[in-house]
Amino acid sequence: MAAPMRITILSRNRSDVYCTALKQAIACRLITNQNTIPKKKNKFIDSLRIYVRGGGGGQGFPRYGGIGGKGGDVVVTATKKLTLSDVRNNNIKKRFLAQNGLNSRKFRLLGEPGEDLNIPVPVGVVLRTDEGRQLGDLNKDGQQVIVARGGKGGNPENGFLGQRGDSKEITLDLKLIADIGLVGFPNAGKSTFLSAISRAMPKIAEYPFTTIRPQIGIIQYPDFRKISVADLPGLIEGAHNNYGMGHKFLKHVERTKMLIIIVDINGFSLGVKHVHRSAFENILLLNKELELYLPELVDRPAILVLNKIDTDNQSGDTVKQILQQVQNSPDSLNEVDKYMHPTTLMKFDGIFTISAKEKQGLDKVLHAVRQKLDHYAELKRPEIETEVEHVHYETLTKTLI
Ligand SMILES: Nc1nc2c(ncn2[C@@H]2O[C@H](COP(=O)(O)OP(=O)(O)O)[C@@H](O)[C@H]2O)c(=O)[nH]1
Ligand SMILES: [Mg+2]
Repeated sequence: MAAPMRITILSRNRSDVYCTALKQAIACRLITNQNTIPKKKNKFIDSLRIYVRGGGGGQGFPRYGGIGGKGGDVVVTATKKLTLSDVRNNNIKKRFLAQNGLNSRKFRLLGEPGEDLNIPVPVGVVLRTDEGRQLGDLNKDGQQVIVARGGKGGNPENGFLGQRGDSKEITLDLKLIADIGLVGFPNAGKSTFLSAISRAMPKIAEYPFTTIRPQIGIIQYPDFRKISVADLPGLIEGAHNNYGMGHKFLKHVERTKMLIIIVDINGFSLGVKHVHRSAFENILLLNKELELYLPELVDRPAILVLNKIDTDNQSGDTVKQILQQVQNSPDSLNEVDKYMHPTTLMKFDGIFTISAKEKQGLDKVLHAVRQKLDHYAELKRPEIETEVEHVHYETLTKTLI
């Protein structure tokens, strides 16, 4: 069925009106002939707001004490190989309604329950209500959460009146899961680095914001060990004040186990009108942006990568100076304006100098990344074991009582 047409009158001239109407009719036809929105089809999205409603409960049958069927629940299930765009394209209206329970009838006193509605979503989705209440954090394939319960069927307690199902708007917020998060200002060489170390093929260009969506690359080691790295684009000074893309992409950092902070040894400036920042200032500003976004990110294991060493002079003076400043901090903070000082300085597990473009120094970074990840995984293990023992002990005491 064709969608209702709205004709805008742009001009008083009759032939013009006719022309516009014709054009709109053609456009309308083209759109209604397709089931999906063509333009947005493959656009990457990492946030989607949907409406969910549990099914209503069926009516009871007071005369015979009949009970109405319970309404179906709306369930969200984490599913591999799915994107949020898929979720949207499968239900463009973004309304997810579970089935109602059936009424109690004379020959079927127990009304049948309504069917649950399952919404498959990508792994890594956090679900929130408009009031900010978290309903679930689905980071494993198959994990499920009920987001809207179906109403109870009519029964003696509710005067045999079926209850309405829960209904609400919820936001699905996708946070990528990668082992490593690549954090740096535009032009630092994140995309170049990612394509040099992994199989990803991100866009590389000479102007800021070349990457508008996070890219994930997989480093594959000779023994087939795989480590995933996410390039988190768009971070600029003042992102916490929503400059540039603000912290839009930083949420993807939350789930990474380790950070690689990458800076251009020549410093960076967003454009001619912006102040030029030295590499050391950039390191502090990145530290500060991370801290302002989420204070605990500053404690996350991190390594520092100084990129573009091929542009340094023969004796490597620029690199030497940056290394000195980093190693002598907090004393060296005196050289930098106070407003750039973070509250807590990040401690780097290693500092590396590379040229992503010339593929220099990459092996050392890759070796360190693996070693550090294993080291921190090893540190975490005893905690998990004691937790298990603790639970076991509690269950035991409960059984004994
Ligand atoms: N000379 C030099 N240029 C580099 C190096 N790494 C990246 N670039 C250049 O810096 C620019 C920005 O790189 P890109 O990877 O897109 O930066 P991103 O914005 O952080 O992703 C591009 O022109 C790259 O070719 C490097 O090691 N040496
Ligand atoms: Mg990039």
